[in-house]
Amino acid sequence: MAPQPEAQYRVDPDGVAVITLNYPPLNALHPLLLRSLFEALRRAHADPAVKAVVLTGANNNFCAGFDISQFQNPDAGSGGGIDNSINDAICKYLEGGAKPVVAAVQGVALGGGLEVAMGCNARVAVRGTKLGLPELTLGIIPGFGGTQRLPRLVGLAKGCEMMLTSAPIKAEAGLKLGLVDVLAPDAAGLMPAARALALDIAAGRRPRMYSLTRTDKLPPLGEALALLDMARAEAGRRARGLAHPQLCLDAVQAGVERGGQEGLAAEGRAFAAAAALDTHKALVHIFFAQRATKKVKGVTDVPGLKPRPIRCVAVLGGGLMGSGIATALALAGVEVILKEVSQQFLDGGMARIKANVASRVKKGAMSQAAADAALGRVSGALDYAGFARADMVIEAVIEDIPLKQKIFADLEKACRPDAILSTNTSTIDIELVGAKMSGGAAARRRLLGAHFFSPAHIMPLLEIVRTKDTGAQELLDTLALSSAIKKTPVVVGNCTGFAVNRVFFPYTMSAVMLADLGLDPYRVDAAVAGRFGMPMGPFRLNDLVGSDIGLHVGANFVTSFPDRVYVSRLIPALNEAKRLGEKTGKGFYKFDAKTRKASPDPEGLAPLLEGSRREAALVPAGAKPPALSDQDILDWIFFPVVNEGCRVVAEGIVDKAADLDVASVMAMGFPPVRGGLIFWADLVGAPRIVARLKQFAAMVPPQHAGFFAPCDYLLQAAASGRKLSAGPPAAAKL
Ligand code: 3H9
Repeated sequence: MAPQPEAQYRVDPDGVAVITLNYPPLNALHPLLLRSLFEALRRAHADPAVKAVVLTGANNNFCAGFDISQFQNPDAGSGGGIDNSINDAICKYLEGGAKPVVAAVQGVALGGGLEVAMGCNARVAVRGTKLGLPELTLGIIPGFGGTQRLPRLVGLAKGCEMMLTSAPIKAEAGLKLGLVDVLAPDAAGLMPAARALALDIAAGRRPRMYSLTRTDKLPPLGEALALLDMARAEAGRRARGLAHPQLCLDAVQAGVERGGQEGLAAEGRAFAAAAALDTHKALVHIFFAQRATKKVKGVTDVPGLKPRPIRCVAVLGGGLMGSGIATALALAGVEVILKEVSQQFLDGGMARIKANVASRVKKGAMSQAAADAALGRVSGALDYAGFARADMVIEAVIEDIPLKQKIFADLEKACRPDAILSTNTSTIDIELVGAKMSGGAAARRRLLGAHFFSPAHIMPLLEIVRTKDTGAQELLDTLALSSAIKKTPVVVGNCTGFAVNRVFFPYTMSAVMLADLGLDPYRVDAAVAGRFGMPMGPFRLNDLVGSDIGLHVGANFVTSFPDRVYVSRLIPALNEAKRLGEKTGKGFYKFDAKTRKASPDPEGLAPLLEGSRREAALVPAGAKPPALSDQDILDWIFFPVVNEGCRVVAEGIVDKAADLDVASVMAMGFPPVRGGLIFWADLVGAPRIVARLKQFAAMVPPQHAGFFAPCDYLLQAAASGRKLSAGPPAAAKL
């Protein structure tokens, strides 16, 4: 039976009522838990045997905040149906009821969890407890008094910083800031310390504090307003014009100007305004979608199937990808055998791993001792002699099909029969990679794709590609490895480009088509990055990846999807001119030799653009390029991407449309505030996307119209009103 949310209540012989929030796993504040908390507090304050109250959490955690699933509950209404009258009543009981209330926190106290704790008269926390208000990452603002109490407890500047960055702090830092009153060294010391503090306050031995009315940590009004102005400017830069961070600061400002009580009312209004925005729906969608990628039908739900530990991984190839993968593994405690073809290449790979780890030490992300331990887990190899130790192999050599086929045939002999054999290819059909393996379909159950994104030790996504033969056990093991190395996995089907690169190819091609139509590439980049919110535009991305790689990878799509590719002279011309991007100091942009900062290079680019435009002849000679607005540019770039995304969903390459949303956010940099590719497409609406694609097709010579041809899935959604995110009806999967 599903666990029921409950605030458990008991009174101990010393007169302390202990209220325990219990709703596994993280005691999220479900409306029933809030109601139960209210009843328990009422009982405690009314009971003459109770001298003081300690509020704590079960399941080794205090509370992860309001139950986020309520935000998606259609019956709950906007803002998760939060009942402000209950919340106000709870806070009144916590802070100003007949008996003092002390919060005893461990694990996490986040969002509404920390807000409840701040409503208490004091807080005791176990070392290492995470305290924070991450509501902005969900597109809302703290709605349980956090905008008022946090600045009054830790100071206005720190309070704003904590809310705007959403970054939690540890209890130790909380003690220094005044958010925590007593630090318990461990979980066993928590309740005794909280109990003692509660009884001390009840007996008048320690003062009873009321955070809502405190003003000692707030600066004088003029200074406070100047500080809030700075915070607004910072929020504007950080959140690129999003409304909810400003709404959060509106609530803080109201409290600073008119007092905590008025501030609470302003907070309620600002919360409701933020909760009504699409940004909030998009970010909540991504929160759950990201967790749902770990649940794969036929793999994680198979009774009795347990992941086997992967302790040792052999990585083939010490280039940029291989060394990044080896770094990610070693940092997570996995033993790595790095194999290269020569000592020189091996030394290069090892040096890259060392540099990756050293940069983490430099940034303060790890100690030198931990770095040394990670490096100690990596050994080099020039042959397969040690491969019998490997539980898994990740091949990361160049994208050369015959070479990969030979490697997999060799691996079949060199590795144990239970070892997983994976390739990090970014586009090549996995079955093709394994085509020279001799063991047949049954043996190929251990063949899969483990596609990392560059830089592999930093990028958060792992695309796990299964063929029709890949075994559930092998997928489960790889999912577990992915969690161990702190990557979000997305299990996808086998095709050219899998999910991520498949939706990436129209992104670059449509941008190149715009350049051939006569548009300024820098304007295109500005619209895509500045206005839409991608980390960088398609031309800047080309320079990061390298025109040579772009050309090489693009060729696979030209072969696999000839009906819908746009082939131009532009990228080959850049290659011929050695304008490969960052690595040669010039591409679409030029790069400062010292700082590597990119700046436009219109003069250098002009002859290549002119040549490509002449050859493409998308507009008649002498005619002006079409007058496209920034919105037109965005539609031109992203609607073909959506169209390909729809094919990926319809073909069942992703298990569910939300997986593509996660992949697009985590590997492509699609703005999370838009909820991922397909979620965003639903907000735009299939009918508009279809209409625009048809319009664009009519603007180019007929031989290029196929690039914009809407796929059946998109057409059907436009005609029927069915959401693209709903996925195809099971029987309709292609
Ligand atoms: C809020 O509080 C608004 C208030 O200001 C207003 C109140 C009136 N609700 O992430 P994990 C689930 S807004 C529902 O895999 P980890 C999660 O889905 C809230 N469910 O573990 C997962 O379920 P499943 C502000 C939640 O160790 C399971 O718990 N709070 C919630 O990697 C395990 O989670 C936040 O934004 C929740 N609040 O990370 C905190 N939290 O197993 C959101 C977790 O079925 N939570 N679940 O997939 C987190 O950031 C992480 O979960 C946390 C643990 C860091 C706590």
